[in-house]
Amino acid sequence: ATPTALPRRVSDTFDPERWRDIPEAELGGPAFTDITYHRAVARDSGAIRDLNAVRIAFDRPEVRNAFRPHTVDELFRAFDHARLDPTVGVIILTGNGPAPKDGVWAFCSGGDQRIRGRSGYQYADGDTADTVRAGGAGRLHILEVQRLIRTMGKVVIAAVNGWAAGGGHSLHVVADMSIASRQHARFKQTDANVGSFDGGYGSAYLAKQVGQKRAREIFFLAEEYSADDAYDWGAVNRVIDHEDLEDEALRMAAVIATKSPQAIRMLKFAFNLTDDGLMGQQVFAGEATRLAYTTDEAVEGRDAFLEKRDPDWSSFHHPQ
Ligand code: S0N
Repeated sequence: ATPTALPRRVSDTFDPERWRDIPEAELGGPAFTDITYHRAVARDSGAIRDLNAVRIAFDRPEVRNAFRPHTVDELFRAFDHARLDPTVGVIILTGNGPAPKDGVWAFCSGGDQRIRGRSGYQYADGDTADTVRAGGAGRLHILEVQRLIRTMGKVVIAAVNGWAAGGGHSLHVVADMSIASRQHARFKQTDANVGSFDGGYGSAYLAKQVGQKRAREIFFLAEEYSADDAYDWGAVNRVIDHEDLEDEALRMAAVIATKSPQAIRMLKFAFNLTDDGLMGQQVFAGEATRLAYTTDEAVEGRDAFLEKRDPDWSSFHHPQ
């Protein structure tokens, strides 16, 4: 059942009228603790109707929305839930805020440095790098989330509402489109400050967006840059007044809802193809195969096998 009650206001820019909670039963697992996950809705005089977008938000503003391994597990579950829902076409990724302590906004500041492999740091909820679930701290499974964003046939919009640093910077890079808060978005690629390096999409794909010299500067100097800089360099699609950021993300989602889902999916995979090598070709070709399965010609091939006869291709021709 679709909950009609207004959700809790999870962020200062979150308009409860425009979202609904997603019931725990639908999530197929425990409630989220480190992220929030909502479905966009239209509420018309008491009636509620799902729209095509979901909102996934980091919910650890006290650490600039850094992700610990558990956060990454939740992020993957939410993205995969959105991937599997055929009525979802757009995923808006953002961060809740501002931080209660100092009022600073963050999109995401990357990996929680208190819980990196071999640190032994005692984490607030009892986790340490040695005790988090096997493999959690020792592997960078945020890269699995990056690949999921990349290979899902839906549009991921990063709504950068504050700091995008380290692995948070990389998540915005890998998103299909980014919009940035004019007043609060701040970008800083800190990986090299902390002995970390995203050698995949975070760096090489960034270079495709902003050029080699600029990408190297962003990583080698790790200096802060603004939303306007990011726009000038081609790293974000548009710069939006802070209070309108989520409205703009929803507006973009509404425009995408007017487009052919199959065309959007094929276009995304086409854009990815050359940068993703054979994996990109596999994803694109998988979609082509899925479409081909719907033709009479492919049905004839399948039926012939099942009926233990030779296929009859006589009514199918070689397109020019
Ligand atoms: C984002 C920055 C630039 C904001 O600066 P500002 O506004 O001056 O805030 P601070 O005073 O620095 O921070 C406020 C409070 O938030 C805590 N905090 C901020 N970021 C993190 C973080 N990433 N991890 C843990 N805590 C964080 C501060 O400590 C402070 O706390 P209090 O109030 O208690 O003092 C600035 O904060 C900044 O530079 N942050 C660090 C950015 C960074 O280097 N991120 C990591 C980069 N690398 C990656 O993301 C790779 C992935 C990764 O590390 C990883 C992930 C999962 C598993 C393993 C790994 C691994 O690498 O091993």
